[in-house]
Amino acid sequence: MTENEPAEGTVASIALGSNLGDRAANLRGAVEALERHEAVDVLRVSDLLETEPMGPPGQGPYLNAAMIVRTVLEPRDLLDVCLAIERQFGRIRGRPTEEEVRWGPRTLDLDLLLFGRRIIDEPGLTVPHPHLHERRFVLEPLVMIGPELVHPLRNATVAEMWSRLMERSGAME
Ligand code: A4P
Ligand code: MG
Repeated sequence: MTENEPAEGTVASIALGSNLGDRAANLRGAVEALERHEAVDVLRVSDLLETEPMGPPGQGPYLNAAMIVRTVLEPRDLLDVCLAIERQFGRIRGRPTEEEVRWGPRTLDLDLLLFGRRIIDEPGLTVPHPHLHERRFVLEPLVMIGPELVHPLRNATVAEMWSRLMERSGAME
């Protein structure tokens, strides 16, 4: 935590993923860009984890991470900040290149996972992130830094969602 951390604001969590280019540099660059934002304080950042790609075959492994921030921004504005950072790292939204298909490879993907206990379901913004509880590559880094965070629709903590996911996939591990 920095000295400048505003006492007010909401604690939010963000998932980071990359499987193209210099993956670690992309993730670190995204963290640095959020650290530089005056309305966002980065509280915790997970390790960068190498994960098996989910989606079409033939794509390389991802590096995934999670971060916890405190922000005075509204959720929509925090999402816009994230989308601007994605664009800065070369992702062109809405005009997929042949390399970039749904669930396909990307230079940088930032997803807003939780925003305090807010529940949002509007065009272009769903919070909590609809796949948060079922994705290993999201929960594994998030549980490292925010096991106590609460999913307001599932009434479960991140630690609980993680252990349920591990129980369900236990036979495959
Ligand atoms: N949007 C709505 N809610 C949110 C939110 N909570 N956070 C909207 C972020 N964006 C949100 O996002 C499209 C639009 O979703 C945004 O413009 C925003 O307005 P997107 O990321 O381009 O698309 P998507 O629907 O999330 O599908 P995408 O990105 O193709 O798939 P996913 O679900 O993001 O998965 N395997 C591993 N191991 N690790 C990964 O990180 N990632 C993906 C992408 C596939 N396989 C992976 C990984
Ligand atoms: Mg996404």
